[in-house]
Amino acid sequence: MFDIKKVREDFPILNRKVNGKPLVYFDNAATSQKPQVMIDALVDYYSNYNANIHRGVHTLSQEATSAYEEARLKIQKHFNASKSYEIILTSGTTHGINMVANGFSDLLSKGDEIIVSALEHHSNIVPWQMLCEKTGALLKVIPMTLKGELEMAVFDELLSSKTKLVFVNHVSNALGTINPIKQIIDKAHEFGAAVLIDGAQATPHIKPDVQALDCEFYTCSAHKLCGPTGVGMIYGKEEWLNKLPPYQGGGEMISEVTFEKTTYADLPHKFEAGTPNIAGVIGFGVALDYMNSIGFDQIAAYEDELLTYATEKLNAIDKLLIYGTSQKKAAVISFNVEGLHPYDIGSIIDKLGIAVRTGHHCAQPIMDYYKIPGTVRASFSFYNTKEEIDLFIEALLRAINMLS
Ligand code: 7TS
Repeated sequence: MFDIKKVREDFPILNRKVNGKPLVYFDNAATSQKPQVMIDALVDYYSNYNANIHRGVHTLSQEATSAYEEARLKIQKHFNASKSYEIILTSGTTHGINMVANGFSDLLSKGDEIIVSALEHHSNIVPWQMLCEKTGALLKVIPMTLKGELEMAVFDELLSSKTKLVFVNHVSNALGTINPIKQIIDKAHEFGAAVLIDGAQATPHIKPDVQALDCEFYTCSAHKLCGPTGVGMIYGKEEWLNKLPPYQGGGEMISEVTFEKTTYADLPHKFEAGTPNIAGVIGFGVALDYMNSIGFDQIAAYEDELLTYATEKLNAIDKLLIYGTSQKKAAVISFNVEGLHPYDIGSIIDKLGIAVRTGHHCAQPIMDYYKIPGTVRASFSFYNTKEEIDLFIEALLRAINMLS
């Protein structure tokens, strides 16, 4: 196991106080904190070789281009894509999903079907509804159980030759459920459907192998795995990226432009119009290096310990109900205390230095299923500790006392 004390020293923000108390940051599912080495990479780019990429003969531009393309190679290696141009650099998960949804508007016809799951984030629901409105395709939903697991038997019934696309998150942001994506991908392929996996919540905990998964698309955001905001990636199988039209028109994505006709650049540039977040992409690569230096197996095992410890402590609290008790779970716990509003709990424990998220977590259909307005969500990362969980439980008990 890694040295937790040393790991915590890598994150400058963990030294700060909030409302006079040491920060306990349990809102990792919203965004992770950043190690110094990643922050240094951003400063180094802007201080020493800031230039635009892919378009300059001068030294700075060449240095920036190599650093940007090296980051793409690191991302390719991390996700085990077979070709570097199957990695499209984006502004984040939402961008990746919209890129595919936009592309499919040319590929779907009236009566075709798209399957999503009941566990999706809004960014994995709304683009498909927009796509269905445009194309006349129908949206079908894999229902969930009380434990927060997908009803796989119903998925079998929903699949047919009309299914063209299946979209599922790898890990649910609201409940932490780890979905059986390999099974979903294999079943969808039996009917010739393409599969996009939303890896926004999985990638901070799990190292996905896109070739072993055999999914058509896999997308994530750098900011949830120690990288900067406003950057992410979508992996797409080459044949599918070739089938999709460009998402945005502009510089970088063209081969030749005349007023009569424009031809598009090859992959990956066809999908990377305009000046990208150069520093962000470089930072993304450094963040992956950092997390890999700790090791994803170690990260998952340690976070699992935190999850078990916190779950036991929370279950011991009277009138507290945890939502999402699936067998396979990432380190996310959503809960409510009977008679108390999540917002009130979140506000009081913030005064004690504890950061959690409250609300519907951009997953209103899940809240509707449980007939609740929202939850308190504590989400853990590898730099959190059991001592922090003790502080959180202490603060929570104080909040419950004050509000009851
Ligand atoms: N998909 C899932 C499963 C997510 O959890 C999120 C963000 C997104 C997509 C969108 O990612 P973005 O980087 O493009 O914004 N989830 C959360 C959350 O749970 N709390 O804040 C953001």
